[in-house]
Amino acid sequence: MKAIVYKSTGSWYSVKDNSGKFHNARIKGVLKIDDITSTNPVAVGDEVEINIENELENTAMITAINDRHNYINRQSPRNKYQHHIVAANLDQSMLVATLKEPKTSQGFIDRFLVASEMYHVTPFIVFNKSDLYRNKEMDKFNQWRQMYEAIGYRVFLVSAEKKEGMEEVLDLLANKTTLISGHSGVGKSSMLNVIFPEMNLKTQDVSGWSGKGQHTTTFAEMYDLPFGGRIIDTPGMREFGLVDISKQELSHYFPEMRDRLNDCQFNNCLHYNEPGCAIKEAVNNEEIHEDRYVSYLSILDSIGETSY
Ligand SMILES: Nc1nc2c(ncn2[C@@H]2O[C@H](COP(=O)(O)OP(=O)(O)O)[C@@H](O)[C@H]2O)c(=O)[nH]1
Ligand SMILES: [Mg+2]
Ligand SMILES: [Zn+2]
Repeated sequence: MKAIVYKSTGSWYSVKDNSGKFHNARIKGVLKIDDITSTNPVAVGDEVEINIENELENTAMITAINDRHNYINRQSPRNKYQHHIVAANLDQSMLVATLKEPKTSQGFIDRFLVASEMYHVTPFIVFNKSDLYRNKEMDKFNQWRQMYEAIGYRVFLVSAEKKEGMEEVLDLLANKTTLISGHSGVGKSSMLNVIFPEMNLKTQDVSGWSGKGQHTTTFAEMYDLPFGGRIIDTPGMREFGLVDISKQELSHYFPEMRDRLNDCQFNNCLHYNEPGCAIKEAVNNEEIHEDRYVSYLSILDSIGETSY
C-alpha cells in the first residue's frame, strides 16, 4: 500500500495511506536509497510502500521508498561526513523574515535562496510583523522587494498578529508542499496558527532552537492544509545547510548570474577579480545588485576548499 511520511522521530515514522489513515511505521531491514550516506533513510515527504503489521495497534512496515524528485539535507551535527535528510518531494520553500524584532539579515536570506536553488525548490520570502514597521523598515522592505522581484523571487508583506496580507500567501500555499523556514522569533508558529487556527501551536519557540548554539533533536513534521496542500515545519533547523556546494557552482544558484556565466572570459571564473568577468561588469553597470554580489562573495569565502 502507498503512503506518505508525515513525521519522523528517528526509528518510527508516522505515515498516511491513500485512504487518509495514519500508521506508525518502521523500516524493514536495510533499505537502500540513493547513493548518499544519510543518518535517516526515510524523510518527511517521502512516498513509501507499507505493509500493515498490526491492524489494531496501527503499526506498519515500510518496505520501499519511491524515488525523490528532490530533497534537502544538512550535515549531521555529529559527523560531517553524514547527512541528515530533512524533507523530500517539496514544491517550494517559504522563508519567514522580519525587518524588526528580530531583523533578518540579507546574508541569511541569500543563503536560503541559494540553498533552495540548489535543492530545486522554488523559494519565496514573507516579511512578517508589518504592524511594527515604520518608515525606515518600509523603505528597506521596498528596496529588498524590488531587488528580489527583479531576479524572479516573490516577496510578501504580512502581519500574522493582525492577520493582514495573508490571503496571497495562502493562495500560493494551496495544493503545494511547502517547507517553512526562518529564524526563531520571526513568527513561523504565529503564521501557522493563522493558517490552522485549530492547531494551537506554541509560539515563542519553547521547543525549537535553544539559542545557545546547540541543535535540538526536533524533527520535521508535515501538516495537511485545510484548503489542500501541505506544510513542512522544521522547528529544530536554523537554516538550510549549504552542504555539498563547490565554489565553482555557487554562481549557478544566483539567477541573475546564471545567464551571464558563458560571457566570462575564463570558464572557471569565480567572479572575484578575473579579467573579462561578465559578472563583475554587470555589477559595475548596476545590472546585478551590488548587495547580492557582496552576498555572493561572502558565501564564496565560506565554502571550504575541501568541498571541491
Ligand atoms: N508585532 C508582531 N508580533 C508578532 C507577529 N507575529 C509573531 N509575533 C510575535 O513574535 C514572537 C515570536 O513568534 P513565533 O510565532 O513564536 O515565532 P517562531 O519562533 O518563528 O515560531 C511572539 O511573541 C509572537 O507573538 C506579528 O505579525 N506582529
Ligand atoms: Mg515556532
Ligand atoms: Zn566571471
